Amino acid sequence: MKSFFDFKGQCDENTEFIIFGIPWDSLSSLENADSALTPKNLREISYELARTTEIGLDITSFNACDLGDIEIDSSDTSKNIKKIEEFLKKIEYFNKKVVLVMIGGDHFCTFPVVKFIGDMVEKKEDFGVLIFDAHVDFYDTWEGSKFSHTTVSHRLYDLEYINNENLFIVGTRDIDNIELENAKNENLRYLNAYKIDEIGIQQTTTEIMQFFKKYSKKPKLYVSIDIDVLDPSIAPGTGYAIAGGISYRNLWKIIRNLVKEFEIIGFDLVEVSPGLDLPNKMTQICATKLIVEFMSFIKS
Ligand SMILES: [Mn+2]
Repeated sequence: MKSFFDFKGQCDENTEFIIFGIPWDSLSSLENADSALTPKNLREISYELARTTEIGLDITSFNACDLGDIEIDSSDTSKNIKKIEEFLKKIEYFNKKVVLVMIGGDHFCTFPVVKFIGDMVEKKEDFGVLIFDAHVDFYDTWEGSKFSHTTVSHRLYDLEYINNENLFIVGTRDIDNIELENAKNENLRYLNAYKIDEIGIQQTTTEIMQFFKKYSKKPKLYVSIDIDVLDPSIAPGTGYAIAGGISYRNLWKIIRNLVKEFEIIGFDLVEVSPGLDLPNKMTQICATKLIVEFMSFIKS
């Protein structure tokens, strides 16, 4: 299998980014969401793209490695969670400077990764999770199960160190009644997409910074990007394409601004469905670019 941007398959002591895929989409609420194909597809697409980022960094000079995909057994959730945990535990050169980069998969893939990273952070008041998503994913159960991409924020909330002080969801615009009620009860914090439009990108960045910087000058931040945070006019290849999303450029700007203020300890890109993409693969190209641009901001 090709590696992301031809990065080497093994880490060493200089590694700054560890990329890996979780080809797991069976906890999606949609039948045709084939996001398990995305890690492989984005690697292939990365070969067709330019080797510099927008701000002019040479991607081939990045100290990154691509460890490939975690082997997933779609029928067994707890086994998969365990496999993901074991995979992450085994990473040999995992040091404090390394940034984990996960390519999903549906949004549930975020849960085991955040849990792994969060468990490792010594001072929990330094830790934060920022999610870009059209949804809050805040059902407590979905069709009788605790484990679904629609419950992922609730499962994160179940972790003792995640709460309304360190989990923030940005770009929301498709929240169901039950979720709204749950969100009120738990005082879940989120910023709707229309408000981003009203207050502008600078103020949005400021609000995110103020939210996470209450207890720490430079919080350790995990960022999860559900591709559906973007407007479907630029990212149609996803299960729930909801109008009114933010633009690629605005997301790019927000992330670029944020990176300077936080220590990014990991990020992910989830919910891209290749089978729902256009023939020119625009959503998958967009996702590939987002990942590598995000890496370039951390480097620069
Ligand atoms: Mn979503």
